[in-house]
Amino acid sequence: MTATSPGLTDRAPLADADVDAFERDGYIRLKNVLDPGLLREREPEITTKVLELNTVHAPMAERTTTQKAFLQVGNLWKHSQAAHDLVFSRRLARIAASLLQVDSVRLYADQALYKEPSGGITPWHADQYYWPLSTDRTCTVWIPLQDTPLDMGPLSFARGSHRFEFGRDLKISDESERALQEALQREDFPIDEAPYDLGDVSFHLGWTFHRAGRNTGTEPRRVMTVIYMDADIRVGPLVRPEQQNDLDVLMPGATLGDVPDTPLNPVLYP
Ligand SMILES: O=C(O)CCC(=O)C(=O)O
Repeated sequence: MTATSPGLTDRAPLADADVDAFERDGYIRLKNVLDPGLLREREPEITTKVLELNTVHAPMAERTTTQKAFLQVGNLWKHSQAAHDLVFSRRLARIAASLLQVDSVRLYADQALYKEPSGGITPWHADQYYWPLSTDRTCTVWIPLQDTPLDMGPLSFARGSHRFEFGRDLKISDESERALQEALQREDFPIDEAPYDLGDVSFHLGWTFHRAGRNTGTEPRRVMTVIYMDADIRVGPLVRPEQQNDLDVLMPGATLGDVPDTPLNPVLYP
């Protein structure tokens, strides 16, 4: 994919081959989707908000595995115009709709995921474990806010694992890391780990298994994510307490069987 004028609202060229690759692999890396200057401009405000809203202050050694993996702050678009710009980027949302092969996408949630220097691994997991949604038409765009070399812990993917059903009942944990590492290796899924340049993004499906390594560098790995869902998706089934929590917090007022058309889930494209 070659982006010619990488703003936030204009159309990014996406080839049919990109859509096919996403469907086949469960994820796609796209080069030069966003203008590096535009990201550099917004990063300081997003970082300030993440640090202000972050609730994890324990020393690294005393944190849980997930807390070591990243500082996680959601609903940033409500607090920061810079985050709002990325979340409401029609350029990104249109790519999401095209990759999901749906007419329209709405916001499920946004999250900043900051892996601090000496931060731990992000264990293997699939996001849809947490989501009370009726279909698999969901995806996340992972937007690094700096160049992300391998020693910072970029996101990596098990190619084709969106069709692998083992491990879908595992929350992100030491156990998911151990069990999925073993299962993905046994089944010979190719693991795709690569650095991201500023402006590159990746999209992955809700059921694609992914992980990230430790941040052994000296700078925080600053990343913004936006989770999209088919605008016609419905709530349900609710099979885990985590899904009830997501429903209450991320789609307030929606109930089983509803299209989650709540103020927190605006249509982002078209
Ligand atoms: O950034 C990370 O380390 C994990 C990201 C992730 O799991 C996601 O975006 O779904």
